[in-house]
Amino acid sequence: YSTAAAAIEDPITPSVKVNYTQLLIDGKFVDAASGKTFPTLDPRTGNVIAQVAEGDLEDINRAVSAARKAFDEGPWPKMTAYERSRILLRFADLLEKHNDELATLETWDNGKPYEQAAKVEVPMVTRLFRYYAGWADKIHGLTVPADGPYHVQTLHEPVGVAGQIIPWNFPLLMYAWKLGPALACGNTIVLKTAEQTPLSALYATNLLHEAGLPPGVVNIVSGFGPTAGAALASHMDVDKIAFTGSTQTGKIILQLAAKSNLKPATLELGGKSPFIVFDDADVDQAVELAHFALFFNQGQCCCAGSRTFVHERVYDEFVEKAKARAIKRVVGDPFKGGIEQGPQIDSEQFEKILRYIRSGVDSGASLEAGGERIVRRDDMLIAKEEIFGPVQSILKFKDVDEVLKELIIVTMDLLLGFYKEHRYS
Ligand code: TXE
Repeated sequence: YSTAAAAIEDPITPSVKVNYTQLLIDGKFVDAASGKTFPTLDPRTGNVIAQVAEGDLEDINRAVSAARKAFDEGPWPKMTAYERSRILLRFADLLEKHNDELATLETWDNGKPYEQAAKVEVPMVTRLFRYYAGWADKIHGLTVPADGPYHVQTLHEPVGVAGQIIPWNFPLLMYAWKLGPALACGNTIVLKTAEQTPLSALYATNLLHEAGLPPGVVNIVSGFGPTAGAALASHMDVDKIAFTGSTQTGKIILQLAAKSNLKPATLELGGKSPFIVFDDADVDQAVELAHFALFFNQGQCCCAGSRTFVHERVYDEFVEKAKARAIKRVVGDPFKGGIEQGPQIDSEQFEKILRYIRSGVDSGASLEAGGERIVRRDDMLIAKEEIFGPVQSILKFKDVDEVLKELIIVTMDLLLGFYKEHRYS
C-alpha cells in the first residue's frame, strides 16, 4: 500500500512555537557540553523544525550525576508516597491543560494525524500519569509465614537511577510508560528520547517541574543511539536500564548492561502479530478490524496485526474488501481534519518499507494497482519480518493447525537465529 513519503504539498503551518530544544539536566535547560546540535525534521516535508542540543557521553555523565544526587540526597525517594502522588496528579492536570500544544508538537515531529494525537494519545498520557499517581501509595511488601519464631517480610524499595531509552513511534506515550511507574516508585531518571522525535518530552518535562518535581529527578537527554544511548546503557552508576525499540538494538543494550555493572534490563522490542479470520466471521467487520490493526499509526506499532491469516473459504471476499478499504484510506497532511494517515517517520523507514514490498513481489506476492498486495506464500520475508509500515500481508489458510504451525515456525526461526548468532548449541 503506497503512503505519503515526504513532500506533502501546502503543509499547514503549526501554531505552536518550539521553545525547548536544549537538554534538561538537574532541572535546568542547558546546551550539550560539546555545543553540538542536530536538526529534527518535519516528516511531511523533510524541512528542519528546530536545531536540538545533541547529548553525548559527557552529557549522560552530567545527567546521571544529577539523578544520583537527587536519589541519594534529594527529597524524592524520602517523600511520602502521597506527596509523590500529588505531584504526578498536578502534572496530569497540566498535561490536560496543554493537550493541544503537546499534540501539535507530536504531529509535527512524528507525522501522526493530529486528531489521533489530540483526542487519543495525549489524553491517554494524562490518564496514565493519574493511574500511576494512584499506585504510589499502594506498593506493598508481603509478610511471609515462616516456620519457627521468625518474622519474615519483604519491602519494595526504589531501584535508584533508572536509564530509559525510547523510540519515535509514540514519543509521548513511550515517555509516559517509562516515567510513570518509575516515578511512582520513587526512582530518579535519565531518559534519552529518539533522535527523530525529541520535542514533546522536553515540553512535557518542563510542565513536570512546574508541577513541583524536585530538580535532578527527571533528566532528558536528546541525542543518538550509538553515542548518548550506549553511554546510558553502559553507565556504571545507572541501576537499571529500560528500552523500547528494535530487536537488534535490544541485543546491544543487553550486552552493554551486562558488560558494565550487570544492571537489570527491561526490553520491549519488535513483533509480527497474527490476525486470524475464520470462515464463520463477519467479513465486513473482520476487514475493518484487520485494517485498523495494521494501518493504525502508519503501521508503526510493535503490536501491529501484520500477518493477516484468512480462511480459504472467505479469502477472496476478504482480499477484495480489504483492498477496497485500503484504497479508501485517507492519506495526507496529518494536521488536516479527516486524515487517517500521515507520512512515515523518515525517509529511512519509508525506503525500508518499499524494499520489503519489492522483496514481497520478488518472492511471488501479488501487489495490485493502488498498492494492495495479496500474499500467496507465507515463507517470504514480508510475512516473517517486522516491516513497521502500512503493508498488509494477507495469507490463506485451510486449517487452523497450519496457522499455529506457521506461528511456531516463525518463533523458532527467531530463536534459532539468536542461538546461532551467540554460538549456543
Ligand atoms: O530503532 P532503534 P529504529 C523497530 C521497527 C523499526 C526498527 C528500526 O521494526 O523499523 O525498529 O527503528 C536508540 N545503544 N521498532 O532504527 O535503533 C535510538 O536512538 C543505545 C520497534 O528507530 O532500536 C532510539 O532512541 N541506544 C519499536 C531507540 O534506541 C540505541 C519502536 C530506538 O531505536 C542504540 C521503534 C545503541 N547502540 C522501532 N542504537 C517498538 N517496539 O515499538 C539506537 N538506540
